[in-house]
Amino acid sequence: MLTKTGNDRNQTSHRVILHIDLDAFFASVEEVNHPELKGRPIIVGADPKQGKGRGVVSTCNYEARKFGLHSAMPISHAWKLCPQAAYLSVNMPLYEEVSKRIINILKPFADRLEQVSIDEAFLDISHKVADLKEAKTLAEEIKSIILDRESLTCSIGIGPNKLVAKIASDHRKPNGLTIVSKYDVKKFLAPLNVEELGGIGSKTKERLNSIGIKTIDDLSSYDIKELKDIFGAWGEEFHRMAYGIDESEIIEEWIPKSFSREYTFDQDTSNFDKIKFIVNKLCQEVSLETKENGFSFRTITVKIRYENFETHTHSKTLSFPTSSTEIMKNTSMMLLSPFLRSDRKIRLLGIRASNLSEKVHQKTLEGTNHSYSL
Ligand code: TTP
Ligand code: MG
Repeated sequence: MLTKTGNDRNQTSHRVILHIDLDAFFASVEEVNHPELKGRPIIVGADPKQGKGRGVVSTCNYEARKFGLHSAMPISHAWKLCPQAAYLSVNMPLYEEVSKRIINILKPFADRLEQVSIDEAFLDISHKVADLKEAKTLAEEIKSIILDRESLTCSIGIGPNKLVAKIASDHRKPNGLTIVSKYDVKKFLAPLNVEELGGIGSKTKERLNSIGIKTIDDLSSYDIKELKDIFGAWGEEFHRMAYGIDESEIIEEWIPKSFSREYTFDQDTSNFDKIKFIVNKLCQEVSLETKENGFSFRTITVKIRYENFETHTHSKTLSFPTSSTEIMKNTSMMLLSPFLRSDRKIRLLGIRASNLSEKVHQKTLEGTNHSYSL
């Protein structure tokens, strides 16, 4: 989890913002690493175990998407739809390495760069280009360098702000380039479904749909007072978003709020040794990541999910900041022990370190929360 630092500046009148998102990122990196898989559907995620696997698809390449596969789909379902695919497990260190190299490629193209996730970034190119024609040339150059150096394709959107640039990058995937001038924003957004606007999740979408708002055009022409009555302050924000208004700045530096790891057991278990082994492994990984990024923690939270999906979290805040793995292990076991019973099987365990304090100079971070599922 990350939090912003720095103050938003006033919107400059001629902003040019570029959003880049790598195509099928984990799967594409695997394809580069395993050229023999080229052309085949590739799925990265949990082990399918011949259809009996219990985790999810992290991502899949566009070949696999033709079979209806997508991120977060249960791996057992993916197996039903596409048993002939190549199934690979998540190799996060590799993707993080590639991600860092790509960010380094991007940096010289921007006055400011905000990395949003492992495969996604905003670039403020306002002072790098004179007009959108130059912006197009710049985007094409970025695409060509990433393809040359990493053999990866990406999709790029360019617009007058982050909101429009992000929607534009998603507009033509994979390997897309969509440029929206500030004069065309309304026309570009109008026919799109409301859920394309960031921040409108499935529940909000349903509520909007139920009052007859399906497209962004429907939203922008809806009475703002009524929207405010239904959604409170969000109503106003939705209206602004529907007009493509977004003054948020590119934030270069982020401070993490927490580091965490989760683990889904292969089979639900109440075996103490297995549980302790996983707690130790998770603590090792979380404390290492905390340390590597120059932080110490004061709060440790454990999460436990039983086989019936009943979930508990329990925290302890220490009186001192530490980065000790041993302290994390001992505290986690102490927090978990009231929940460990021989008659209750566990499905998932999670460990989180929060209440962080900086030990060394702050670095930009990405991918701070990984879920494992074997
Ligand atoms: P995305 O950019 O959302 O997806 P993608 O790059 O695989 O595909 P697209 O071409 O649509 O951009 O996410 C980046 C990576 O994050 C993705 O490769 C794998 C990981 N991820 C998960 O592990 N679980 C998820 O549910 C999602 C959405 C992504
Ligand atoms: Mg992507």
